[in-house]
Amino acid sequence: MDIFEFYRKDRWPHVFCPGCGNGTVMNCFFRAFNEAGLSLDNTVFVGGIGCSSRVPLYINSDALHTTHGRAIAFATGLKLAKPGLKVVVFTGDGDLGAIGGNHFINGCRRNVDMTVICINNNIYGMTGGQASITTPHDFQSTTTPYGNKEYPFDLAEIAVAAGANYVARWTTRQVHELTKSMKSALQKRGFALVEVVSQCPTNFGRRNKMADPSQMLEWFKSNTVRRDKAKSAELDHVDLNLAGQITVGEFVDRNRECYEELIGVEKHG
Ligand SMILES: Cc1ncc(C[n+]2csc(CCOP(=O)(O)OP(=O)(O)O)c2C)c(N)n1
Repeated sequence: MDIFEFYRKDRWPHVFCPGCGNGTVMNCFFRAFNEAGLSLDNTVFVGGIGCSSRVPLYINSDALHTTHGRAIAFATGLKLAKPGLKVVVFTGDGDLGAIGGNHFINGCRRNVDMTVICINNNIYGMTGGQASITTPHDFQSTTTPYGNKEYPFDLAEIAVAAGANYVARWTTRQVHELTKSMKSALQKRGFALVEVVSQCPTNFGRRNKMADPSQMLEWFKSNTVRRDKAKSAELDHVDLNLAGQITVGEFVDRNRECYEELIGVEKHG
């Protein structure tokens, strides 16, 4: 496959910093999309606001660049108006889990048929590095100069609890597992979330002694725990997250009825 076929090259140069994980995420996504046999002609990409939410603008397909936190709401409207479309959302931890948190929870609860790729860089990247709802405890940001005293949200566990059909989380180090999960998410009917813990060397790493992107990847390596192993060892995986560990794996893969089936939107148009 020619990966460059997927890029909207007239939008280059892009806004991402050197060492940003967004390129890795896009590369994995394009491979998964190709393997799933999907067509860009029948797919619309939706983003909110943020570096991660900007990904749809660089894809050679139709895109909706929406308002901060509202990507899931726009994507829901799109899917209900045009049920035949494949709808893919690119979003960030701030966009999906903070300002957009309630849309996220209810999107999962309704189980709307869409694929959501959340690039979780543990920070508000685009606006210069304010703490987000996934900034780990005691880590530095512009708004937590003495260390973050709060504990983070676990986006993947929230999606499981709220009812999404497919949920997985990987880091940008685990490109094979990530690509495989993206393919599964794209083929799943209902709400499918792939959370990618990704490096933001500029606004997260630099303030946490990991200015070099490779240091961030090393950090992922030494702090990643497979969710199934955590479970079989009878460790509480949610507590692991609170302790600053990253649980990864496929969290859920089920077939609850999706929203379009529930309200009969396909039957009537
Ligand atoms: C209503 C509203 N509030 C705040 C902002 C400012 N803003 C733009 S991007 C952003 C944070 C984005 O963080 P995240 O979603 O994690 O994406 P990242 O840039 O880290 O990829 C904020 C707060 C905005 N554009 N609109």
